[in-house]
Amino acid sequence: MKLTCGSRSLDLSQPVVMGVLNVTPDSFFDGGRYFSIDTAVAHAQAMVTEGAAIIDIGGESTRPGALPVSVEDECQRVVPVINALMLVGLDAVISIDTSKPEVMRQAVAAGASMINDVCALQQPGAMEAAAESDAAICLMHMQGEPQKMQDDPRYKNITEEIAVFLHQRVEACEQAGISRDRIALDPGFGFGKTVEQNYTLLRQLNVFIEQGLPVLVGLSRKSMIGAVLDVDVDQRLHGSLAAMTIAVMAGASIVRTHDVCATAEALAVCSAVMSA
Ligand code: 7PM
Repeated sequence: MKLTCGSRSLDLSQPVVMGVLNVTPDSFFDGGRYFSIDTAVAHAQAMVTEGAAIIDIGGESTRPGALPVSVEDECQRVVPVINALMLVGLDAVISIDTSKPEVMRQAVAAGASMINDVCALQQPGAMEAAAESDAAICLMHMQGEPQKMQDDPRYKNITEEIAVFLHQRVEACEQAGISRDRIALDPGFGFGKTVEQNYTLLRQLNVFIEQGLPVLVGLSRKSMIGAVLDVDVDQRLHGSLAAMTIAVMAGASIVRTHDVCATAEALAVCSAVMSA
């Protein structure tokens, strides 16, 4: 399996790690001073050294209850960091975590070759912006909007509903001129799902794998791990690795994580088992 990311072809014959680079003011990032750009570049380089094949840059917090960010603010956060990563010749695919068409355009122009959209290109103009680029697209499922999505998520059959949704988004992409070799699917763990619903999805991940496209999972430090272990976000690594291992054994190709070194080691063991 391969994913076309601009001029690159990302080899997914073995699972790969996507490292999270937050450039929101609530992280270490203070909004575009040299100090924080340097810090962001150093963090990205460290993640690549630890084994990340993709660096996912996000300038808008998607956490439940988070407030929206303006296009200008989001671009001012992410574009200088992408420019700096290109300048140092980062040996990884740069992914832009956004739902806004203008941020997609500017990020791709700066060097991003993957668009990670938690809204699956449903915002007005997003499909067109993605189609005009040659970037890979991650289509993620979310029920509701970040502000209210965890209030009372309901499904008749969660796995089937999400599989149908993702299938429809793939068809919309193909109609817009985005070929299948550029598309990855993500069930969106934690985005409008209860703990139990998240575990159902993980258990039934094979349903998404069977769609024949690369599957990306974001399980790192999520509340579904915290709920089982009753621990805070900074104590969820081991539980997250267990969940990611299960996802990869079911066929997931891309694992989004805050903890690249530990995740890359766990995936190396998964790969060894799967190729035995
Ligand atoms: C608070 C709650 C802060 C949740 C951050 C988050 C995913 C993603 C995120 C995912 C894809 C996090 C999330 N999660 N993109 N962006 N898939 N494709 O844990 O699961 O980082 S934000």
